[in-house]
Amino acid sequence: MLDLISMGEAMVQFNATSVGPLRTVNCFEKHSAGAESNVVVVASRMGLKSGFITKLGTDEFGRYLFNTIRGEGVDVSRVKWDNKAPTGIYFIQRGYPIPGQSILTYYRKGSAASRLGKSDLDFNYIRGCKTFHITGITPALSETCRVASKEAVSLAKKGGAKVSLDTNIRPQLWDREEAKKTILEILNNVDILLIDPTDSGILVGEINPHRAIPKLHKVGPEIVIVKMGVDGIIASEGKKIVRKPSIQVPVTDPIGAGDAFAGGFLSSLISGLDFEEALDIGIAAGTLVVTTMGDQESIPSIEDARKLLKYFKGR
Ligand code: KDG
Repeated sequence: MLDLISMGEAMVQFNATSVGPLRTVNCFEKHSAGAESNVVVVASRMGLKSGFITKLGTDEFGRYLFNTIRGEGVDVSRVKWDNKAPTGIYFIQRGYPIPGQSILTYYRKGSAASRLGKSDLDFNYIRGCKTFHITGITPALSETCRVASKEAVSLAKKGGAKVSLDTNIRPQLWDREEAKKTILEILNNVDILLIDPTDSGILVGEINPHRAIPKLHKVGPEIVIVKMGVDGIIASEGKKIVRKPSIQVPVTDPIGAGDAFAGGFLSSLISGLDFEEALDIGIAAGTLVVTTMGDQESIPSIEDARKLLKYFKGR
């Protein structure tokens, strides 16, 4: 049985090697990325059995992503190929106009992953995992992806898996009302919700985490975690609410931190760690990811995450 399965779009990330507007950047580094693939890579690095569902173009970028994700030890037996559509790519502009922040430009419309549909799902595979993770990006890719996302979540739930959702509402992909309607429908079947204040404003009309959390529990999930970047996280198990600060490190590129947190937290829970320790491992994973370019390169093992936590506790 797989510990964690996710479904979504893996993309090649071209990360600017210099800070500034993309029109002035001459060189880019190539990385394997995409929110859901990042999460299954975290699980694999943390010693769990993970699997990834997607569709890749039969192009060089698709082959690169397949080899990289497989090389991380993720089960890619349910990855499909599409010879009629390209693999999605995107560019990262770093540090402009806000130092320490990054801006994403996608080239993913009509991509192979956006052609994923219900008929691509292997029901028995999805039904048989311990945790199924999805983000708000996958249902935003196309109508077929929306249907497939809802179906996958409901299959996983019926099979007895815990379902986790990171809202990740991307305004480039859909408008607020569509996002709200679709994600609220999916949330009926979700046990663990990861969200940020902007997305909670969209979903329940409340950006203040303390006021948003009870409203978010009401729409389904038993665990709600509000990610606030440098301001840390506020996490609720229902009765107990915990606040954890972030760990301050020099930021090279913040993209991928949320996925590293999600993957670290979920992997720790699946491995039997308690709620607070799982939150700490997630924070350590997210912290390390922002120190380098690329979403996956600095994802730690549980041991390395613990080393980071110990180092900062001792300071
Ligand atoms: O979460 C990191 C992602 O933003 C990145 O890898 C690309 O999946 C991606 C997206 O849709 O933004």
